[in-house]
Amino acid sequence: MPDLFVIGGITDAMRARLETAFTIHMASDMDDPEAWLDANGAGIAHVATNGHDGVKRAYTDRLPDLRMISCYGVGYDAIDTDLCRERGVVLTHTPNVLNAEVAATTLLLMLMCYRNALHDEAHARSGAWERDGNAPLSRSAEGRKVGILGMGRIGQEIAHKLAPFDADISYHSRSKKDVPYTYVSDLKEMARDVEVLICITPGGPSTEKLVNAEVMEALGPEGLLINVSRGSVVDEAAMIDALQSGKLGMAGLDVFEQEPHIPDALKAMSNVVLLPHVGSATVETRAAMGSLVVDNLLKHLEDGGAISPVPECADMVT
Ligand code: NAP
Ligand code: 8YV
Repeated sequence: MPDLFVIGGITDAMRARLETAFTIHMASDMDDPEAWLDANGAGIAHVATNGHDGVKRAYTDRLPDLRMISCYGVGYDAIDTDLCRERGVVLTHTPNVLNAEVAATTLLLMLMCYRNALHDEAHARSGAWERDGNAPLSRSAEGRKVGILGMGRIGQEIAHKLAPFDADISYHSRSKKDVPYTYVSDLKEMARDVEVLICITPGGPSTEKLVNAEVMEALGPEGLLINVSRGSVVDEAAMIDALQSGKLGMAGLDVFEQEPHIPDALKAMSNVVLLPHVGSATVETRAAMGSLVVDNLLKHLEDGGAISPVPECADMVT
């Protein structure tokens, strides 16, 4: 059977299907994966990885016959697409199957922030309600002006899920989309006009620190920043300053610059809700993502094609 080099983990369901077609080699089981690849890398055409680990250059350099990288996750900023094209390696990812989950996580963060859910839960659980009386009033999430940075697959699903909350939605991206929301060509201008700014662009150099001190100041002392994209999209140090000084009101964060590290300053703030990058992390959605990772690998084995190549590699497969 052909070999599959796996970076990161795979679920039991993925393993069961993959084992029917591949001999699996887990980098995580190896003392020295690079030394293992030096001895065994030639001939390996398939790699499975995820959006966090990507595939480091030390691995691709040791895989001269690499033909496909199947990534568990829609974001692929950790993988060098130029190198993939140069080397004739098809990169696939897992779009769409996680849209609803990531959008639900976004709504969860927005509701937790406005409705002060962490404080209220602690108030109930700790006995403070019985001892000290009612919890202070929170703020309503209804009818808010929401700006979405990145109106792609997930951005559109977030807008859809915001409808029952009567949100007034605008968005910013590099190009105007065919959607019934107000397009704003300037991010700072949009931030100035909204109460909530939701980041859901890809990561990587083109979006690095797009949400900078000026954008956060424009969002303002009553503003809520939600980041479910990549930590790199928001200037984390500037965000901490803005939250500490009151220039920015609140933040709901699923992603961070140096995951899994979260700065202590953020952990100490009560106007911040923190999640450990769990936007898509439900059993159901991760099963769908895993299925698509395997489908792509099996398709490539069967006829050299791919089901969900990244746009940069779309012309390389049928
Ligand atoms: P998508 O369909 O490709 O949408 C991306 C959107 O971002 C598009 O509207 C694009 O429009 C916009 N965009 C790209 N570069 C931009 C820039 N420099 N400035 C402004 N807008 C820009 O991607 P998706 O499937 O919605 O996923 C988006 C991202 O969400 C992923 O890449 C990943 O990083 C993140 N994500 C996070 C989680 C989580 O667990 N927290 C889960 C899934 C995905 P234009 O090209 O017109 O600019
Ligand atoms: C996953 C994600 O946490 O799809 C993405 O881009 O960020 C998440 O769904 C991750 O990619 C799984 O490794």
